[in-house]
Amino acid sequence: MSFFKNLRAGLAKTRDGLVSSLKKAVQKDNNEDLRETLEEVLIMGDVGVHAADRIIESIAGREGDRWELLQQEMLAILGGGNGAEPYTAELRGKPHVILLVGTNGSGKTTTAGKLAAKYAAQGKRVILAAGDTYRAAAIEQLAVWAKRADVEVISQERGSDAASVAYDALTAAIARGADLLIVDTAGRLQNRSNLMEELAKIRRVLKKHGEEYPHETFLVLDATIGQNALSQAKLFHEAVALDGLIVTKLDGTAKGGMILAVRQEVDLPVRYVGVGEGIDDLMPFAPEDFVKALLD
Ligand SMILES: Nc1nc2c(ncn2[C@@H]2O[C@H](COP(=O)(O)OP(=O)(O)O)[C@@H](O)[C@H]2O)c(=O)[nH]1
Ligand SMILES: [Mg+2]
Repeated sequence: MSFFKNLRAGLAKTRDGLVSSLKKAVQKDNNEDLRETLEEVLIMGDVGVHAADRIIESIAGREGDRWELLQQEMLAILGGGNGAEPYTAELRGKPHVILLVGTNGSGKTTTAGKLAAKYAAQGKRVILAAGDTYRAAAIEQLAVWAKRADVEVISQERGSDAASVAYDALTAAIARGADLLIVDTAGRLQNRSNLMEELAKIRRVLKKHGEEYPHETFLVLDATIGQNALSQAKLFHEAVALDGLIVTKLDGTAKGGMILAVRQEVDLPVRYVGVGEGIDDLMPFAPEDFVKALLD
């Protein structure tokens, strides 16, 4: 229940921007009016053109409680296709390996720390790998999170090969019988092909330890970039095989509707959402909770 409260609090700005105008929009009796007003409100709410159209079609000219229909369609968008199965967050290997990718500032390092804390609190032995080797500050930041989460961190000096950090970290994680290894990475998109090559290389060297590694590769997306998340998701998904998305910074943005746009356009499940900078501010994503927190 505290998860839900946090999520609801995190979505406050999106809800403020969306709910009252949506409620007004669904009351239009003229279908033309209804479509137009809904379209406007949904696009303003960063829901994206295609998801907006789906929602409008589910209401306009249909019988039934429109607010109910709207919620059902949002749920269908968020929970359909890849992502229809509930996520168990189960660790499938010893160690289980999670690779976090995304652009600079999207929240990878913070998410690595939050995830580490979450599993450590369940008694799991967690290791963090400092795969962003470009800035000393990045390595330092991960070390701070490791301390906060009370887990180990494996790093090399600044400028070292990220793939070699990842490989060595997995070697150590196996040797130490760790339950979970989380690999943080760099995200300099201005050097796009280098970054994608580096990420692909990290995946390749992890696989030298076994085809199953990494078990999960998550793209970390900053919610405040709204519709730009779509092109980022497509770009990363082409270059690195992704298993899911983590959407951060839902707090403090009115663009929370972007999750619907991303789910409509990219067939990748959202696994977690970030709703703050604190260690506990990472929520597992459940479509029902999200719709309820957004609209209720
Ligand atoms: N408000 C808020 N800030 C976040 C969240 N996740 C990350 N941040 C902040 O975003 C900034 C960039 O995060 P960082 O983890 O360093 O991004 P990275 O470059 O992808 O590793 C930091 O100031 C974080 O505290 C979130 O869910 N909510
Ligand atoms: Mg980082």
